[in-house]
Formats: sequence, structure tokens, C-alpha cells
Amino acid sequence: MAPIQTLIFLDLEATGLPFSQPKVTELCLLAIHRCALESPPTPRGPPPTVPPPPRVVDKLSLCVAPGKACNPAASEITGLNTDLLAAHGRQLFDTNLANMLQAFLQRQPQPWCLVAHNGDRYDFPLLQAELATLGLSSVLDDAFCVDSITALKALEQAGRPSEHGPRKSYSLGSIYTRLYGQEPPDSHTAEGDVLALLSICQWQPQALLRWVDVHAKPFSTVKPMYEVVPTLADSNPRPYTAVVPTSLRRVRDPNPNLRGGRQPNAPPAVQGPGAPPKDGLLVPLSLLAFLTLAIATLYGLSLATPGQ
Ligand code: DCM
Ligand code: MG
Repeated sequence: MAPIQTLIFLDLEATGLPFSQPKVTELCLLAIHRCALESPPTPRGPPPTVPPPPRVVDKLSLCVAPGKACNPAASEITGLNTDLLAAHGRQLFDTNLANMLQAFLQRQPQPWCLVAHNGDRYDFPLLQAELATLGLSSVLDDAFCVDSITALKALEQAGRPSEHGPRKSYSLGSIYTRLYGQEPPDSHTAEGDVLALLSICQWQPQALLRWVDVHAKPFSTVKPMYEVVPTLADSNPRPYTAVVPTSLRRVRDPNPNLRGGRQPNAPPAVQGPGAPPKDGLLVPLSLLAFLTLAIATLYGLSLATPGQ
């Protein structure tokens, strides 16, 4: 694969943890060119100073109405809740947002690689679920992704292969504090976490790039965090991503007509072996018609027979 040209650091805040089928409440993407890591800015003091961010960055940070309640724990750490987001007129994770993500990516030189901390278990599958809900998984089809937990584990262990001791934490805050001797600012805000993530990735920038070039995997291989049903917010005419079996879609969709006549051109629902036959009355009715015809014919013949 060609070397990654753009690293896009990503963090999502959401209504809760995976078992609660979370929805996004905030997202931040920060894109830098690989050259920002190849020739990093000069440190502002002796180590362990936090490296200054590259001068040239593109950043997208948005709050999002989740369309469901936030778990108290999530609200507590993020400072966001559904009423607050509604009071500020924030909009759903909708087609416009997906298009905005696409437009943001398209401004960056390819190949792109999304970098998220715990991305493999949280941010990537959640983002995939939000896009699949809109039938827009294809937005990130060309992107690659890596989990910075795996990257930082590899980098730390490469530095001290024989080190034994208590198991280290690889949470974002723990790594940041280990490397830079202070807590990251603005934890659990999407932008704060993205900046902290950038900082830990600037710790050994060239080694990180080498690791990313080897381990980047296509975002299209990421499975959505949970089974999704296309939403009413979907105003996109493209086909759904098949995360719900096609045969179940019509059953699960409470009112497909509410889509304003813009049903995506999904293939017709296929009847599974257990599905009740649609034409259950057809057979007895045809039999009845056949019998009536037969009796009428016989009666007609008997009338026509001479001598009766
Ligand atoms: N989260 C949670 N409870 C926690 C940690 C996280 O519900 N103890 C959820 C809500 C956060 C999301 O995960 O918005 C992302 O976590 P983070 O802020 O660490 O990126
Ligand atoms: Mg976060």
C-alpha cells in the first residue's frame, strides 16, 4: 500500500458505552499531512514538554443532537446532554453531516488514515453505525484506520522490550500523563481528546508513521457497533448498507411511507422459509373456481344429451 499521506485524528463523544447502542453527541476530526510528523516542530523546552501542534492543521468540531437520552455517566464526563444539545439547536447526525465529513476528507491528500484511541472498539464501529443508519457507509470507503492504543503499546514496548512490572494503563489520559508528566486538558470533550491524541502521537512521530503505514486497515472492514435500521432522517436515495437482513427491513420499519416517497431503491424483501405465504387464499379460491366450472360444464353436457 502507498504510504499514508494524511492522518486524521478522530474522537467521538456519545450517549454511552457500546451495550447501550450509543449515538454521537460530539465529534472532532483533526487532519495533518504526514510531513508534519516527518519534520516535527521544535520542542518548546526540555522533555517531557508537550510537543506543540503542527502549524498546518484542518479541524472539524461539531456538537450533534443524539436523538435519544444520554446515560448519566456519559453526560457527567462530557458535560453534554440531550436537552442541552436541543436547547442549542444542534442537529442530528444526518446526511448533511455525512456529506460534511466527506467534503472534509476530500480536501486532504490521499491515502487518509483515521486515528482514534480505542478506535477499534468504540469510535470506528460507532461512526460506521451512524453512517449505516443513513445508508451512507460508502462515505468512508476510501479511508484507512488505526487504533492508537495498539500503536502506542507497540511503540512503548519497542522502546523497553524487557521491562517488567505492573500492567500499564493505555487509556488516553494515562499515556499522556506518563509521557508528559501532566494531565491532558479538556478530557472527554471531542476536541480536547483529539488534541491529547495528537500530542501522544507526536511523542515518536517517525516511529508512529512507520507503524501506521504497516498497520492501516480499510475502514470498510469495520463492522457497525450495532444493528441499525435506516432512519426517517435518511434523505439519501442511495441503497442501504445491508446491516439488517433485507428480509427483516419491511417488518422492522414502522412506517416506510413516512420517508416522503424517497424509499431508497433497496432490493425487494425476500421471503424467508418461515415467512407466512402472502397468497394464502389463492389456492382454495382457484380450487373453488375450478369445481364450479366443472359442475357447470357437466350440467350443461347433461342438458345437451339427447333423450333426457
Ligand atoms: N463513556 C461512558 N462512560 C465512561 C467513559 C466513556 O459512557 N466511563 C462514553 C461516553 C463518551 C464516550 O464514551 O462520550 C467516549 O469516551 P471518551 O470521552 O473517553 O472519548
Ligand atoms: Mg472523547
